[in-house]
Amino acid sequence: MKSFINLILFAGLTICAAYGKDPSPADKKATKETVNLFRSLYALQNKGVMYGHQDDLMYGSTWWYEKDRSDTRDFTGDYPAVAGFELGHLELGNERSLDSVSFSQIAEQIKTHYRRGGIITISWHADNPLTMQDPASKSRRQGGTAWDVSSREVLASILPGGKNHEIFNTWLDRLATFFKGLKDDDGIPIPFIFRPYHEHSGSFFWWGTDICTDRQYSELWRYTVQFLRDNKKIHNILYAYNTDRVTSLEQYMRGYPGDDVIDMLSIDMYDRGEKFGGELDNALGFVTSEALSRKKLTALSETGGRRGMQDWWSTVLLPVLSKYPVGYVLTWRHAYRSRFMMAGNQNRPFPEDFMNFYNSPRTLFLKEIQAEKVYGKK
Ligand code: BMA
Repeated sequence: MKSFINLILFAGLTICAAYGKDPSPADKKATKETVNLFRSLYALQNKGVMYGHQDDLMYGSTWWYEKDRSDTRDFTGDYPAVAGFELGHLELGNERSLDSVSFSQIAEQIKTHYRRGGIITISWHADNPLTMQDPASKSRRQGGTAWDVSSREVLASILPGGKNHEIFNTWLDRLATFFKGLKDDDGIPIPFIFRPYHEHSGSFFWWGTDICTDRQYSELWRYTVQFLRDNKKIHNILYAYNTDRVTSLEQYMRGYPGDDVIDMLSIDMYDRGEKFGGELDNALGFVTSEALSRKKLTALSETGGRRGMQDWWSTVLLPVLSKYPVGYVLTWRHAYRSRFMMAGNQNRPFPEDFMNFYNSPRTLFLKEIQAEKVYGKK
């Protein structure tokens, strides 16, 4: 009998140990589909880099919301693997985002992309909860917006004990309501990557590095995750930590809120000149190795080509990405411009060289991801 009990105990421990070894979301209560997504993304990092595009399913520079349309698909015949969405102004209770996209349409497209087997990432350019209350801020450029960096008191004012704490809770509550509505036809919560308070290393958002302390930044993150995960019991989110360009791991990790709340180590870097390739190489080197040592996901979550360079995708971006296990690379939105505002021919959403990027065996678009069944669906 005793040896039988020992055997059972041993088997149990072995199963636990094996389970513990698998990379898993920080949220111990993450839904099955979210755990599947995390593990699929972790494994896919060794297979290739997924292409992502912000607002791809919502509009292009020459069109505004047409069913099933996508600039990426118009150009290559396939959708991006990762579809990016933006929630700025959801916190205000508005119907449309700061980019004039309706939130109900965003929810609809998230569901559609999920149904197709694609991956969803969400950013949040939240207004400045302190300065937006001052009517005078409206007369300043970017006054009251995410880009309003005129006060260093913002984080102190929204964290517990601050005078705007309740307002901020209302904002998070609106996010939570939206997130809870993201369900598939069977009522199963749709997993997604959430990347709030992005580009911390820069100082151009109210959560930027010179606008708050690293400790406050980390507290803001931890408070947000606790609110959504523990209070609101939302368990279908993978959380992405993010900075703008950095030159060292130490700089990258300033304000890092902890492995118990973060799932992905991501970085944003746009090409501003010839040094970009080397700088990106350096940054992706330490970001991806740190992520793997912590069993976290990775992404170049925003990038953009060098002005005037025709072969940027194949000669600058792809060679660097190919050196590291980068989960996805996302390029930003093709902002809609009404016809009277347009200069030149905007009908070609990508340069010809984008096809070299698309055709590379290293890059993954939606069709390749569909075959992976990242959510574990049959
Ligand atoms: C920025 C710009 C803005 C936009 C914001 C949120 O980088 O594209 O025009 O409002 O992202 O999508």
